[in-house]
Amino acid sequence: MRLERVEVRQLGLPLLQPFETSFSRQTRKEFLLLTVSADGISGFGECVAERDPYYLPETNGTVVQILRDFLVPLAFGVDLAHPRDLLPALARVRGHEMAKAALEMAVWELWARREGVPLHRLLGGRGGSILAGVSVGLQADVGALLERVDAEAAAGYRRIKIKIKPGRDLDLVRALRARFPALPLMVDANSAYTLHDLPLLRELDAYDLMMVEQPLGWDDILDHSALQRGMRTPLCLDESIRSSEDARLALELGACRIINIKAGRVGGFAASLAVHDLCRARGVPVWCGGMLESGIGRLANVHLQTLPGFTLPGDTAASSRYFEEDLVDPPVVVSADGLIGVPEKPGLGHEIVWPRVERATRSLESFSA
Ligand code: OSB
Ligand code: MG
Repeated sequence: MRLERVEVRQLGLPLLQPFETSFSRQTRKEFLLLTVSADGISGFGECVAERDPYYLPETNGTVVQILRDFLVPLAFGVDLAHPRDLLPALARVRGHEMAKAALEMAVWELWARREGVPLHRLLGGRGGSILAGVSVGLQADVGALLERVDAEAAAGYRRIKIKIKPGRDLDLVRALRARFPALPLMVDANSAYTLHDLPLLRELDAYDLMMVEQPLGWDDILDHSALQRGMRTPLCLDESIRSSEDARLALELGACRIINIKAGRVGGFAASLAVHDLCRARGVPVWCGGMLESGIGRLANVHLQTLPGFTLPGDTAASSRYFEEDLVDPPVVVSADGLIGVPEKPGLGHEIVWPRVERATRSLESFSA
C-alpha cells in the first residue's frame, strides 16, 4: 500500500476541569489529528504532543514541521506490506517520536479498516474489556483532593493515580491513606525531584503505593536505578522511556520495575509492541498511560492495552471526565465496576463525529503524494 494523502489538523477542545501537574496547569487540550488516505480509505491518528515542551521536548509546532518537511515525504516514498514497515522507513529522522507515532498510528488504523478488523486484532490483542484507572491532577487543597478521589473511587476506577510535586507530596499521600486504607493508589511526579530528595522519597515506602512514577529527570535512567535500589516501592518510568532501547537499558540497570507505555511517546504501535514484548519476556508489568486524549487517541489506547502484558489498570478514563462533548460517538464509558468495553467494529470502532471535529479545528494542512 502507498499512502496518497496526509491531512494534519490543529484542534482545540476546552477541558471540563483544569489539569495540574508538577510541570503545568492545562485548561484546554490543543492537539493534532492526522488523517492518512489510500485506496479510498482513511485512517486516523491523534498526536500526544502538547502546545508547550514541558512534558517532553516535542510540541505541536515541532510535530507539524517534522511531518511536513521530513516524515510525510518519507512515508509517501514507501510501499507498505504491513504497518510495522513504516517506523523503520522513518528511522533516518532521529527522535521526534510523537510526530512519528501520530503518522504510524494513523496507518495502523487505516490498515485495520481496510482489513475490516478492530485495531486490537491487528495489534495482536483480544476483545472483551480493559481495567480503567484514573489520573487525578493537583487540587487546590487536601480537602478538594479527598473529595475528588472519593468520587473517582465511587465511579469504579480500579486504581487512582495522583500527581505530586515538592511540597505537595507526603501530606497528600498520608491524608489519602488515612481515608482510603485499601485503595489501589500510586503517585506521579513528572520529573519534579532529584536524588537529593532520597530521604523524602523513601518515606513514601510507608504508604503501600503500587508504584512511584517518574520521580527524577525526564531523560534520566542512572539516578532512577540508584533510587530504586534505595526504595521498596516499585518505580515506574514514563518520560524516560522513548524507545524499546530505553526500556532495555532501564531494565538492565534496575531503574524501574514497571513501565508506562504511551504509544505516542515511544514512536507508535510497533515500538509499543516492542516495549511490551521485552517487558513480558522479563516478567515486568506494563500499563497504558494517557495524555488527556480525545476519544480518538483514547480508543487507540483501549485497543493497545488488550495485549497480554498490560496487567495493570492504565490512565484510560471516561470521555466525560475530560470533555463536554467528545469527538467520537459513542463516547468512551466506564462501567460501575471499572471496565471499558473493547470495540469490535473495524479500526478504532467508534464513529468520529465530523461536525464536532470541524468546530474544534483551528487550522488544516494537507499533503499529497
Ligand atoms: O505523566 O502521565 C502523565 C497528562 C499529560 C501529560 C503527562 C501525563 C498526563 C496524565 C494524564 O497523567 C492521564 C490522562 O488522564 O490521560
Ligand atoms: Mg506520567
